[in-house]
Amino acid sequence: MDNVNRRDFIKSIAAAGALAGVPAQAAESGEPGPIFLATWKHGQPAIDRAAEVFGQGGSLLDAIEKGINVTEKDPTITTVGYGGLPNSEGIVELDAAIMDGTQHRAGAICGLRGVKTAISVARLVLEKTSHTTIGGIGLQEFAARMGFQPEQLLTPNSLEQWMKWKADPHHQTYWISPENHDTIGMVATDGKGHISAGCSTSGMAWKIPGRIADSPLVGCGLYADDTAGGASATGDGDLMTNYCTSVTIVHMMARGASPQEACEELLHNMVKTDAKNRESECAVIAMNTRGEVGAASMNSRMHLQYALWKNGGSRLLESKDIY
Ligand code: SD4
Repeated sequence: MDNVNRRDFIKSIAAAGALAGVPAQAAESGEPGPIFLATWKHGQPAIDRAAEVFGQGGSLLDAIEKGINVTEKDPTITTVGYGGLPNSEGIVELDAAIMDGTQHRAGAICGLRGVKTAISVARLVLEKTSHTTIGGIGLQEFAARMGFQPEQLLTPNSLEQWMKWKADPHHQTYWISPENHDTIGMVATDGKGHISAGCSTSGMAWKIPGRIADSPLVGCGLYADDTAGGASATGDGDLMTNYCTSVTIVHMMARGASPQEACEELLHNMVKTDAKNRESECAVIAMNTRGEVGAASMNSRMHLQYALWKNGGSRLLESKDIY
């Protein structure tokens, strides 16, 4: 790009950023500007909101929290927050985590009942306590103490689906299906080398009460570290927990892999360990501190559509299916 064109290009990026309420300085200084990356189609309204919050002066953690709240409050999304499909007893249990790559610190919650905005509770663990992960009865008490009033998380749709499942004498348990694996994971940078990540899920439908998988586990469902980048995972969390997916990807990036190479290598390594993982439902997203992104899915059954907000606007992209 010659100098004149480059100047025009930077100006147009700055203008797009200003329109979206994003500070223009980043684009003018040659930095990539803020970038937001999220899993699935429903990640798009979430990153749009995240970019808006950041553009209005919020922190990266504010942006991630408020962005993911959009998904959590949407009753039509049956895999996150309100309207998420319940456990085998018909109770919705939510997992969430948020990690600040600058402080290298996370807040996480497991099996939260009666609160739609699980990531907001996770953030309070990060900010109001010296703990990282809270679950069980203590978590319910913590949420109440933080001012969350108990709410019904079942919707008419999720209740009906659970009753159907329960009434079927041959019901399959603890399954993952394409309708059932849409955890929201988000990785964000301010364009100045800071990275944070968050994720929120109702987990696997009809799970055993108390089951905890990858999403609220630091290093599994998410990871963020300003020295390299961030990552998040979606899919069969029982399987992926055993591969510590997100921290593995970030460490590969720290050793020089691009986000795309790291995502692909992680999935290849899972298959090297056990060939039947080729059939598994796993997908990952990653971003490095330069704002380069990557996404990969194990196979076409788990094909991941993901959302990227960059240069003032968002779009949906298709992940690479590895097998
Ligand atoms: C879980 N990993 O609880 C979550 C589900 C998920 O995209 O990611 N769905 O196993």
